[in-house]
Amino acid sequence: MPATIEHIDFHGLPALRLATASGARAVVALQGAQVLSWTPPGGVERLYLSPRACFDGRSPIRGGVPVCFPQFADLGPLQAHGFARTLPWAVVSERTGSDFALLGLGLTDSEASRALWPHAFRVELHVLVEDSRLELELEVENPGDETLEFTAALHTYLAVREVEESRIEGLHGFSYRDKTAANRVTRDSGDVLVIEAETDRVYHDVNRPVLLREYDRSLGINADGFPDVVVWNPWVERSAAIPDLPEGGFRHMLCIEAAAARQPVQLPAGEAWWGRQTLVAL
Ligand code: TA6
Repeated sequence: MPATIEHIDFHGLPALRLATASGARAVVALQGAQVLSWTPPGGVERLYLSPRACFDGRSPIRGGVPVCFPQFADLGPLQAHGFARTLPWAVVSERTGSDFALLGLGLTDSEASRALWPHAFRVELHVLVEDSRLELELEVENPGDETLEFTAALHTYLAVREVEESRIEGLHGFSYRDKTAANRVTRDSGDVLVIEAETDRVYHDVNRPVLLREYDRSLGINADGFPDVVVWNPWVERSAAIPDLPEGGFRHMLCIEAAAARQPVQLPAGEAWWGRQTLVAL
């Protein structure tokens, strides 16, 4: 059977299901161009989607890969993580080959976006599913006549069996801003990062892949174009204040995000910027 891209309804929202001959699958909602599910061949889900996620078509969806644009977190005057994650995106391309499915979704400025952020922009997210790989590429074009300034992220919620038993390798030696310690900047000196408390860090200029190890599986995580890596887990107290996460849900999720957060991107008129995150199930 060749690879396919099918238009489906997912919890009442318009979405697309990508499927390859080798058995990889992904579901992408038009709302926010948000990847909500990814199962490499073998059929084990590798993204966390909260069982309490809200699918009302307006609220941010807790889980999968929210696209944060044109603002990461609270680094500016807009709503947290910007407006792109709650707006409907349009399908701009669908391609399938012998064993890959590639979907392009786009969002351009509108009256609603300009009321919040008075700039012309065009954003596309390309989602590629191939073998054990999920590749997400965010491209931002500046069709206006002034430099565009933004921060952005692919806010990837990974599914983990037990967060405390997960090991993140590859961040040794990089500096990070620690949101749980009044934004103090610290250098990571551990061999591995183990999550045993609330963790909310922006690692700066990470120029090598990160490996998420669990006892019976691993995930390679690479970013191009996005200089920063965010690691987030809300842990017990903070997650109790997040209504769309179930009790204990924080144990089964770990966000490892590709971000342009520390330095806003300065995009001159007429130019384009892109950033990519690649996940490889091992
Ligand atoms: O990327 C980490 C972070 O900015 C955390 O500080 C936390 O707020 C999280 O994102 C989730 O944000 P959300 O707006 O989706 O609740």
